[in-house]
Amino acid sequence: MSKTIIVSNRLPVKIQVKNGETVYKPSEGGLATGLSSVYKGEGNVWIGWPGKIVKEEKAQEKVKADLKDLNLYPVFLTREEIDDYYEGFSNEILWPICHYVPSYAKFNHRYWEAYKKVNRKFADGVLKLAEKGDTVWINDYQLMLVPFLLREKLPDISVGYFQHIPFPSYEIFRQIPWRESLLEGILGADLIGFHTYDDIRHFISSVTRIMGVNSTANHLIVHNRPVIVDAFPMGIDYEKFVEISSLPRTRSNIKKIKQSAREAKIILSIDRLDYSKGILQRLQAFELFLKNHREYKEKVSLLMVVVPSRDEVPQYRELKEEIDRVVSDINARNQTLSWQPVFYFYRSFPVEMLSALYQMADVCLVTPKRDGMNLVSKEYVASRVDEKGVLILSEMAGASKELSEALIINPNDVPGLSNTLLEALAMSRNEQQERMIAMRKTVEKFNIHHWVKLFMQRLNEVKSMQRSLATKQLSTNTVESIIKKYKAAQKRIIFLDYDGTLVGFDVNPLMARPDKELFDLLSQLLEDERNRLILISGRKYETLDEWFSHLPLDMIAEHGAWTKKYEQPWRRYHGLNDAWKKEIMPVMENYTDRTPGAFIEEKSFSLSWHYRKVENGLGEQRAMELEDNLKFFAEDRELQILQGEKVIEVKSNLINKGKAAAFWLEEDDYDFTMALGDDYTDEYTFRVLPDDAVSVKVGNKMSAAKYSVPTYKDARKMLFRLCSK
Ligand code: GDG
Repeated sequence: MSKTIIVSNRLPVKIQVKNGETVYKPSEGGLATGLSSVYKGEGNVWIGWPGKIVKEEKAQEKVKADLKDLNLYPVFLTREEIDDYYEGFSNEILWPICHYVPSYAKFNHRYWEAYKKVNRKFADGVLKLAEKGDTVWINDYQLMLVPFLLREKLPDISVGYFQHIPFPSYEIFRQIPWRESLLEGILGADLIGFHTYDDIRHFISSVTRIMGVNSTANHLIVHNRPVIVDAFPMGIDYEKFVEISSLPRTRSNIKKIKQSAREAKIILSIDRLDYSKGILQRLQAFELFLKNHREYKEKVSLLMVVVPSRDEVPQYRELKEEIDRVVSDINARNQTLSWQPVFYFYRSFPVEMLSALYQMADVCLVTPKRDGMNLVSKEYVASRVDEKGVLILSEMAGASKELSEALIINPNDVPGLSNTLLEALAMSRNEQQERMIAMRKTVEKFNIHHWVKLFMQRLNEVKSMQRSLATKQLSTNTVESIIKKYKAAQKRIIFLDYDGTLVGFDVNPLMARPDKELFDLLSQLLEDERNRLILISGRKYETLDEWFSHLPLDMIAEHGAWTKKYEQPWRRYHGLNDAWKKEIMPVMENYTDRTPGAFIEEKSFSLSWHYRKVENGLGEQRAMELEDNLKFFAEDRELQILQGEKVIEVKSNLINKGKAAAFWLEEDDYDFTMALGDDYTDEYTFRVLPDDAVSVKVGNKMSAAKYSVPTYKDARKMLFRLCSK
């Protein structure tokens, strides 16, 4: 039976020593709860650091044995490894880079060495347990290299990678000296998940620019393996927060808070100590609010919980000192004998206190400058069983994409934030309820269990898509049986697309000329009199004529607008007109003038706008715009817009390669039919072939073809084998 292995930096457990006894306390975090349905399943396991440095081998064995009962498997790390891989590379390089503070990044080579070493340790841990057919789900940025390390050893394994923090724009990510290795690491996964669409966009732009990987929307092709990048906004354990909201301990905490707050309203903020959380801006906004709205003096307090975190890292220590200073300044300047403006707690609380705070807060103020998701905002919503309270949420948090009924703010706009505080405190009960009900529905539906289910489902889907593509890959056996069929046949017809099928792509289409090997191949095929060979292409007939007219073959050019049988002249398809070109040409010219590197190719009955020489990204964007513009013309002129490999082509929809191929097929009876093609214009050909035909897609994309080969080189190889004596 196949199993699922979860991997993360930390195991969902705390190890404590009480009276000389080691106790294992399960962690209460949302991720642990969500994934418990997975790792607690029979045979499944969670691999990670147990959170404690255990030096001696005997002690390690004991921890290992104890954790086994909880389906946990420890990876032991040394003090040095924690310092350099976790505090160093993860928190002093990846964290600031991913949170858009590159000036904080310390590109220390020693950190990189440790990161590689520890990622290898984690991968070895997985490899000890994993077998063919298993699924591995790797969580977060500390383990970017693990997917690749697993893929190297177990090529067929299912690997998912989810990153909980943002993926930054290419401009920021490319600053990391080891960017290629990191991306290569992640690309070892079959499914790559982030919280939001923006993260996907940034990741894809980094891999296409830095690694030269091809992408179509969110599908990547990595060494012929299709990989999907998708958004999975993480949720919380909604039901748990609803339950905790009415526990006796929670209720008694609520009472205590009520007593100390008296009549004052409460603005609540809860974060880990981190410069990405916008804690200082929040304090500034609160003080500005007090200054501008004296009427709120003694009527509102900011209750700020900051959970200690990473305080060994210098920037965190400095931030902590700055917060201490600003809070005491605000209090010193504003407090009265009976009122304290800011209650500041630098520690963590039990969940029953957290729930009480959420329930007592008139406003929850969440102001990160950058946050992957932000669960605090969702926990506030889930805890408000009374449907009251106002959430102020930074647009820089992933959660803002889902919780659109919150008051959305830009955390850098301090005056704007102060105004929003006023709006929140003055909001009517009805409006609060309307917004809260809508947000509660979202948080309830997109909960942590839903998130886990979606991710696992999608990983399965990707895997089965890969499998169905793999079953099409021409195996040695299939090639043998094709050769047998070929040899036995007396009358064969073979359709060959040109670009991408017989030759590779070139930045300049006219440079993709046939080479000697290709001519040798065609000559060998043509030597056999039982073969009828048809080149079937979207290219201009003049080009095909120049390159191939000396060979005894037939040609279909411009998707069927022009056809030529051997020893006959080129013929034009009747019924086509090109009057529409006058209208489309100026539109394309306009885009060419605005886009350095773009050029137009004019054929008799089609116009193509090429962007293969345009700056990566800009070309795709302009092509989308152009297509949008052209749709309007195309509709009532019987035109078709084709998206090819870095080209947009407009042509009559009366012709396509399939219709052209059908003429040839009707002319005679053949006992062997074959077609090779790489892009979706060739799909028309594949569809008109008889059932027993051999159809081969070049490249690893979904296709109507029966078989596939990875590249044009493999296509040539296969054709050579057909000709071999
Ligand atoms: C990373 C990403 C992404 C806080 N104080 C106490 C306490 N907490 C709990 C909260 C919440 C969690 O800590 C904080 O989660 P966030 O999502 O807000 O932030 P990060 O820790 O930075 O998490 C983030 C997340 O990963 C998940 O993918 O959302 O963007 O940065 O659950 O409740 N818990 C207890 N006492 C406290 O005092 N018990």
